[in-house]
Amino acid sequence: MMVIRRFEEEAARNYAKGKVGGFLHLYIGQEAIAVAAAEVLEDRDYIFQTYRDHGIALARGMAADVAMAELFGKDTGCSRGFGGSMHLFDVERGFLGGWAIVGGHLALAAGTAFKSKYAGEDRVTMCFFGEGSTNIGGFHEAMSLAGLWKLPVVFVCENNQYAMGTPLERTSPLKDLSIKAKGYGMPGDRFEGHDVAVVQERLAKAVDRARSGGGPTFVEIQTYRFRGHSMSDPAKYRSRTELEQRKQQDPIVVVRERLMGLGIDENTLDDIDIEIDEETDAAVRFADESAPALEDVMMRTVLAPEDGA
Ligand SMILES: Cc1ncc(C[n+]2csc(CCOP(=O)(O)OP(=O)(O)O)c2C)c(N)n1
Repeated sequence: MMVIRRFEEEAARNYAKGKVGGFLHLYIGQEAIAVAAAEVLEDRDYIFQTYRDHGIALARGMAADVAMAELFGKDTGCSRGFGGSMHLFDVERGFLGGWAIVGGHLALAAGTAFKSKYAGEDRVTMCFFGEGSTNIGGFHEAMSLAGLWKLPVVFVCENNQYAMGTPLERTSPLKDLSIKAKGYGMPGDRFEGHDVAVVQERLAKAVDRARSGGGPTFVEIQTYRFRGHSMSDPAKYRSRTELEQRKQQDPIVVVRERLMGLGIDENTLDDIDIEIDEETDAAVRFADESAPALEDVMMRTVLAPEDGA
């Protein structure tokens, strides 16, 4: 979780320096969810995420320097510098993006889950999205089909309370989004996302259900992003008091206290933090020193050849 936190802080700093192009959506405050998810999934499973994708990519094992290089638009990035922050991708680790169209990737997740079931593969798909996605057509189509065909997929709604600047109560007649699961013939679950152990235990149940042929689950995790929607959002739609209250439940503080309660001494945790600081600084240096995305790679991979071959 500290790897993600420090990565995001450095990403923000380098965005301000003009080193990261395009948009940048930070995961600060939601780290426990990605880490718990990575813990309960097997290497062969598939993962989809929105544009707020650095946390799960790192939790899944993408190296921080490769991820940072992608943000910097460098050839050494996971998408060779052509995806950027919103389009991290790592086929070897089953991380199938990084998607910017709200709700669109739920259909892709239903697709991989269908493939796994059809081919008789023991693979679960986990699909993350924000609460804003639950009002979009793609959500309905994917949930409906997944419920009907009992696909091995876990839909994880990271309800961080705001879709850009809009609070949930202005977009949804329901406060408890997990109720929606019923309409698609699947079980729903709902819980707080600041304690990594709790998230791990509850996500494990949904993953087990999918893996054992029990079909999909819709999970709503209550969370909070400590930064704005993206770097261009000063987040004036919420009060300082609200933010400070939420920070009382900072998932990193919670896990630190839990570890100390288990008898791990503070110096050990501080040493880990120092190690992570060094790794993150090295990731920034690597990204800085790498060559920019290459034109010939773009011509071969982004654009179709003129003759249509
Ligand atoms: C189909 C579509 N409509 C609108 C947008 C613009 N947009 C980008 S993020 C966002 C809010 C999404 O909020 P939520 O789903 O709650 O996710 P969060 O950013 O909070 O993680 C919107 C409306 C988009 N990317 N795609």
